[in-house]
Amino acid sequence: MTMAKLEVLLFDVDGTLADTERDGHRVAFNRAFAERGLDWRWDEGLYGELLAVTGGKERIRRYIEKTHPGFSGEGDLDEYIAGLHQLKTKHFKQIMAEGRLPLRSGVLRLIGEARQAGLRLGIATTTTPANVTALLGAAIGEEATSWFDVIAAGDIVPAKKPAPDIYLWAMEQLGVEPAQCAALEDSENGIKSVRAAGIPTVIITVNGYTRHERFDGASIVVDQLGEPGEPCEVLSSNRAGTRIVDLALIRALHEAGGC
Ligand code: XBP
Ligand code: MG
Repeated sequence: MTMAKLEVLLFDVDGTLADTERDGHRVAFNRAFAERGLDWRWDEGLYGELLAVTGGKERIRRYIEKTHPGFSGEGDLDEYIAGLHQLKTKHFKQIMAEGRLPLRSGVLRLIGEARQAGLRLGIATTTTPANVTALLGAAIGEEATSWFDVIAAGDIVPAKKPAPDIYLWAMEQLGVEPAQCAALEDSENGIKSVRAAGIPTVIITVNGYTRHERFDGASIVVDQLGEPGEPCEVLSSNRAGTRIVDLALIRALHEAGGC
């Protein structure tokens, strides 16, 4: 069977474009809790456990259910969580504006290669749309948002990753089939979403929180995309000699049926 031509790269955001979870989202949640007068504090270890739940509002709810089961938030808990999460988004945007969270190694290079080659780019993320704009604006520049033909983010689909919905929504907007796409992800929830959406080619760049997760169906698992002179480490057994994840490699993986 010949594989459909690769037309689109779909990027996850958190953990994939930048290491936003530990020093971005986690800090923003803690600042929102403090601003509300709550003594909740998510340290790095606890946050790693909470990452099993995708979506900030969903994560807060899970924490309340497990750690403060009687907490009702002065009335309507849904409203309380929504308000707290709005504060968290405000803090996340502030942290991004401070500009201390750079893109991961190789991300800007690969985006440039794909644009040069005429591929289309999309984003498929669980995070709030404003966070995506804030990250792209701070780490690249305002123009970067326009490089993406679709930004599928947050509550635009009710079922967040690992459900396939966000990838299905992005592909529908682009008018492409899964076989025309490759996705870049950093987590087990992310790859489950990609694979359930039928996308054959998945590049995984792990981070501290996801390094020991399972990546069944990954085309390749690396520690970073890498740069010339700053090679990636290949963590899966296939393609062991790879030094950099570039468009040529992604095309080769795609033509091989994703693996
Ligand atoms: C990212 C997430 C998000 C962020 C928080 O998952 O789970 O929930 O941690 O974002 P993925 P919000 O990288 O798989 O898309 O607080 O804006 O929901
Ligand atoms: Mg991610």
